Amino acid sequence: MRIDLVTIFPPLVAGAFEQSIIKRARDRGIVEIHVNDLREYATDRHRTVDDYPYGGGAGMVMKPEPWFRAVEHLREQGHPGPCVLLTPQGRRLDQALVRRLAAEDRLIILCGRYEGVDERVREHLADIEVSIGDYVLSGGEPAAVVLTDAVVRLQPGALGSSESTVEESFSEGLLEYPQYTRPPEFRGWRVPDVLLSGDHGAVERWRREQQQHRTRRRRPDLLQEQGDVSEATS
Ligand code: 6GU
Repeated sequence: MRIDLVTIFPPLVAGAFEQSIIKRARDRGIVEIHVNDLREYATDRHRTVDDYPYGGGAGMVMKPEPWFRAVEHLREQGHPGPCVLLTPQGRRLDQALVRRLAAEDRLIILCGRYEGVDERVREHLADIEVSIGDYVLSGGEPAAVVLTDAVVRLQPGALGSSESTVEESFSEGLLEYPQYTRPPEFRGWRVPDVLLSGDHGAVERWRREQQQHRTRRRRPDLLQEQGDVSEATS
């Protein structure tokens, strides 16, 4: 898979792709990540990427021309893939959407700034608008890091076998069970006896119960969605 990001702050995202699982996936050739500077596609000497809003009002609006030039340039290099605009007005990211995007051969990810992007970019350039949650970021860059991480870890071979289990649990629509390591007692807080019992069946049952209990208490909406899915497929 190839992912191209377009941003006015390349260093803000580039560092995140040089560590840990994403770095390893890049080194293994599982994913190719390119961070593109929007200013390189500006059309004037001052490399202007924003301008005053028509109709007045506070803040600046990102001009359309650099975005179109950047995406058209990237598309000329082949492998068309969806163009994702990151904006708080987008569809909220969840694991189902991550899976869909992870199945593409190529993604182009545009990092908008919070004040706004010219509407023609949304309407005629972006294939999908995505938000990572109901809160305000100054720009799409942190969201691009989140999206890229979630997509890369689903690429075949990106995860070691020990890293892949968490995904499975979330994909089943449940939160993870509580995890413990040594020591068996820390400041008077003991590891649950069942985990020390050596009874694998009992451990399995306990973990399953914990997952369900936790999900019901903390994220009842996930159980709801699970119901929706099974209703939709039955
Ligand atoms: Cl994608 N952009 C901005 N600016 N804020 C956000 C967001 C994106 N997702 C959640 N908040």
